[in-house]
Amino acid sequence: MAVRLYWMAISHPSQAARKMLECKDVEFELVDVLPLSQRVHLRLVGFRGGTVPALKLDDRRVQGSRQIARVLDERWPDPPLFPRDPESLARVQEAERWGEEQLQPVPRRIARFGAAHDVEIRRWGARGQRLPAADTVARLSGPLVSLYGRTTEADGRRATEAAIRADLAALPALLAHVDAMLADGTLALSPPNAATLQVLSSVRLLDSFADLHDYVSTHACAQAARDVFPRYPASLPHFLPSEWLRTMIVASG
Ligand SMILES: N[C@@H](CCC(=O)N[C@@H](CS)C(=O)NCC(=O)O)C(=O)O
Repeated sequence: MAVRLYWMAISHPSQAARKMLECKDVEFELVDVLPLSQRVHLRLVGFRGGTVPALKLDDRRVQGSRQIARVLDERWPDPPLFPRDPESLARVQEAERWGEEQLQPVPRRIARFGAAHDVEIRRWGARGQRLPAADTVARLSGPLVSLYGRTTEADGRRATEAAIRADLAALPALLAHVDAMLADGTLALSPPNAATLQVLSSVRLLDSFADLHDYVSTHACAQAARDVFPRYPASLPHFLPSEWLRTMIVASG
């Protein structure tokens, strides 16, 4: 059986999908997709959409972290990514849906906003990928990055200043919700369920923004995210204006 995961290390749903495969103890091959190349790369290898994570399982092609969780559970039922009793299952599915639609877009949008507006973030990204001529790539890639920033996310927003300010104001409530789902056991940790991986991969990426770390790390979910994803290869330099960050602190009460 051939299992191949197309992923980007910085992509939080990609990290979630990788962890799902590891939890299943399945042998798989990782294929690195270069950031900003995914819309082309994935179509060249037969996927319909242009987003990572993307999974090839024999002849089957599956895209999207939630779809991947379902296909993996179907093929390798143990350990399950979804609980079997109906009440817990409904809670985990709802948490997973919330995680994908409401939380997952936030770090991606903030990162895209930073990359579109700050050459230092693009330089950081290009160096992280060990690209040749990283400085030139950083200078010239602004328009392509902006194109990705115009993507409408599942919550209906794009990477605009207004959306980023709204994300920062919403962050305290989002993280409080994650803490509550950890406390009531919806986000199980041993083993992690599909909602745990969906939600904590986003928390882990948020925690790796220099601008957000001090705030995110005060939440219980930040430590849980570090435990589940100990090696997250991102550490985004400061780029958010401090005045915007104050909105987040004020909203946290
Ligand atoms: N909700 C999808 C989102 C996938 C997604 O947007 N992935 C990003 C990287 S984190 C991507 O590849 N974006 C490319 C694009 O927007 O065209 C999932 O959970 O798999």
